[in-house]
Amino acid sequence: MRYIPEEVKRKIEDLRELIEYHNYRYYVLADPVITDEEYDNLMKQLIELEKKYPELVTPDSPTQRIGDKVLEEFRTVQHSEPMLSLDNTYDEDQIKEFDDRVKKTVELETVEYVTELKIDGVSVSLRYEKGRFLLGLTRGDGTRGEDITENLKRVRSIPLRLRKPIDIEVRGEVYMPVQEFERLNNERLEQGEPPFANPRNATAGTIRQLDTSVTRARNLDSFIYYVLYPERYGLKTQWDALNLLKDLGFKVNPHSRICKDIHQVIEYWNEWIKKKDELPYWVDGIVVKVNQFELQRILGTTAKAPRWAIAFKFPSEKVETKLLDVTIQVGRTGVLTPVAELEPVQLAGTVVRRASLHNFDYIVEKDIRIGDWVYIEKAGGIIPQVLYVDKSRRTGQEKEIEIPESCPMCSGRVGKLNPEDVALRCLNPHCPAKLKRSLVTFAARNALDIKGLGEKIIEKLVDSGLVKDLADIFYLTPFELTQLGSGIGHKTIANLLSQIEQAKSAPLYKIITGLGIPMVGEKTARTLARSMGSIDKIMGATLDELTQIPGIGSEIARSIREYFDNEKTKELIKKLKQAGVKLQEEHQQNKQTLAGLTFAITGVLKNFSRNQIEDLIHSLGGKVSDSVTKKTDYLIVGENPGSKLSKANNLGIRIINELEFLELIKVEAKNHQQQRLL
Ligand code: 1X8
Repeated sequence: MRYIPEEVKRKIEDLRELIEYHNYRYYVLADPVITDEEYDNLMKQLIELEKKYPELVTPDSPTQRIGDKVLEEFRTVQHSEPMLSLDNTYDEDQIKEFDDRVKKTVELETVEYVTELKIDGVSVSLRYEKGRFLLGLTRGDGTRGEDITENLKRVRSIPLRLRKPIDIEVRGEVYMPVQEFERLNNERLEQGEPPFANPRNATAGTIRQLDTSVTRARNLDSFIYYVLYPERYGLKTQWDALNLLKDLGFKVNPHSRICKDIHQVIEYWNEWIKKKDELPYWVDGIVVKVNQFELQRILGTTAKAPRWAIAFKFPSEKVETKLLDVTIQVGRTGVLTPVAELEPVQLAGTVVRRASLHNFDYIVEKDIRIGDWVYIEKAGGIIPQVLYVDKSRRTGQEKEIEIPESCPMCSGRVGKLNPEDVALRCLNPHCPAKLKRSLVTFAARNALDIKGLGEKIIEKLVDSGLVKDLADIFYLTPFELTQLGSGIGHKTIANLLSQIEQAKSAPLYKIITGLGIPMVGEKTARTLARSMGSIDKIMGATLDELTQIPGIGSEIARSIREYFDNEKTKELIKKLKQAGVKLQEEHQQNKQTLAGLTFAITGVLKNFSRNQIEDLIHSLGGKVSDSVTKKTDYLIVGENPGSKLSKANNLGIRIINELEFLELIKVEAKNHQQQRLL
């Protein structure tokens, strides 16, 4: 270990304490005492110091909440105590029966309960040692959970350090706030992905992502409500436990209450049936817990659930109404979504006129017809959806819903991108419904990277009729742009035009990415650009020639052919050429130092993103494969390597780290030079 001055160590520690404190103020108390800039500034200082002294980085440093990792799998870990679920009750009689059972077992006239809100999220268990966050697990099968520590570090209200240096294990709920849930679902609908049915599914889908940047971007939150082995901390009641959790710095739900008897429990339940929609998160009932731990101990648990606690669910809000018609919306990705036009009906405080029918498979599966009486429900309280048909009310006059054979916007062909896809899409890449979206794709960072061309301007350009296809942006004049009106100044216009000018000489793969050819993302675009070298070559390639390119299967090849066979595409390419857009690869200058060598990569690299290192290998003539096989020459290993490592070991494949890879490039380069000299 090299010498590091004490004051540096102290400075780093101080920054960590300070940042976690402000994190707590912001995310737990919702009462920040510094500005975002001040916070960012502290973080920047810490990042700088940790960059200089990487050996001082600890897993509980606040910087660990932001750096992203891609894990290969979640290991499973045994729970220290089984993670149980709760039995459910749905009405007053059932909750009174629960109370009777409890009173009988503990031989008391009345029992005191703590009532808490039941959060629609995912239960997690958190382990701390000496106050530091060590391990976070899902429920899993109740006995073993999945290690989702890295994702939980990206939930900002989960403390990385407690306010006392104790060993403790706690449990609680991780959830997605309503606002975030709506934002995410809107985004998914726009991208033609099925929306999450409720915040719990959305949360579960988020914390089980192997790429931690997904969790970081989704603003999950938490409430902690359970302490394991409470006697170790001198706790006598659940109420004490909630207070300890608060003192330790956890986010604890503020709406819990002590109820002297079951009547007060029922009062609490009725209060929250009325108030639940005012909360910024979704709750589906209350949890009723015997307050005294001594009584909990007497009651014990069954194999599946404690006998001292129960969920008391809120009544669900469904209503019946008549399905008048079905209309079709064409989304910006071309997804055709059937929408139920309903006889207006009151539901959970609003009048509902339209509801989602999800997709055409759903209509077939549920046998939904026009004229049917249907049940609707607000999914997660937000988007109403048609649940099922009341077939007992059918008269025989109902009409079947036709599955569209062409796009209602452009009459283009419709179909599924692949058989597993539920969404029916308009397959015409030039469908006007998609233009705004296509322009966003075209201008995106991984495509032409035209920074001034954001959604707002695109909106105006299309609505004003100035831009009717992708190529039109290269023909925009300063005068036309000034006509767009409010908010677009001369400087902005000059910037935008210079960005557009630069985009004309973007690398070929970026242009291909930007075209938005179905099934051709950035990776495939790189492959195409590398192997074909120009748009003209790709346009002229047969299906056979395309499928011969490694990484391009028959489906992708067909999609490419279909795209370029479209008359509109031919016009578009011509127009792009006339505008001076460079539609071919820059001449390859790199030495082919890695020709004939195949690499595989596992784990997280320090100096390269996956794309970067793959590009580098490709540009030097090497190949990258997604898995380790006998043909693999080298496995490049980063942090947290996955199963590829043991496979490579078994096959006796050479294993190198990043530095050795860099060394290898140099050595290979020299070999080549010598060979050429000989
Ligand atoms: C599940 C939940 C519990 C609580 C809140 N929300 C939940 N989803 C709570 O106790 N406050 S307890 C629980 C369980 O034990 N399965």
